[in-house]
Amino acid sequence: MPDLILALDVTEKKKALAIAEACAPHIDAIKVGYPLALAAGLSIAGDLKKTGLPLIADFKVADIPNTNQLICDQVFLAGFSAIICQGFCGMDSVKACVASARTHHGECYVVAEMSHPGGKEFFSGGIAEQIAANAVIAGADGIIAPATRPDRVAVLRGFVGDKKILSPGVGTQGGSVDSIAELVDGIIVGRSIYDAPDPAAAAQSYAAARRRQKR
Ligand code: 3DU
Repeated sequence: MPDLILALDVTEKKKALAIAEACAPHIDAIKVGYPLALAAGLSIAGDLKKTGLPLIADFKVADIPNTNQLICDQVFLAGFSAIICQGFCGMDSVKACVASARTHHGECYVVAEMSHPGGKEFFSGGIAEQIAANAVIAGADGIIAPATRPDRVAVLRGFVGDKKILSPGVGTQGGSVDSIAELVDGIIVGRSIYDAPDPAAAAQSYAAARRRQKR
């Protein structure tokens, strides 16, 4: 059964914390990206830690190795348990993020292919496959692959073996739990939970949907 990961892209700190607390019993991790981190500061990790859930920093880190390492160190020191980086900057840049993760006993995930329509423009033609293979060689914990394209996730699974695949794009972007759950280790859902009239009920129903799947 894949984890259910809430993408908490809410820019009001109070609202974000209320949603996190309400959804916590139904989810396995919280993903924080630039919208919330820029609005509330990195210290939001300390506040969200009260839920007891792992916190994934989705900063899609994409710089030279030294800068990547400096960024990731700050993320882990703030209390996050995982970092997401881009793979297109090359193996050395990914390795720097992995090294920081190891130093801080955290995890590192590499974006292999993005879920939006434009994600096909530059990640196609074998690039995503190469990024996924590099993520394995670099020692990353897994990749990010698109729930909007289960066929592509199945292909990328062939490149990462038992490494984890976390998959955004379920709900608002058009992906479904039914078509992706058996292929991945984590389903990332944002707007369809935090914009729902009752976020906790929405989280509960996504949790139940992925429970019906085998993986
Ligand atoms: O579309 P949603 O509201 O369910 O949010 C999806 C989240 O996953 C959001 O934080 C976005 O930045 C992130 N994400 C993708 O949607 C697609 C990717 O390829 C990588 C991350």
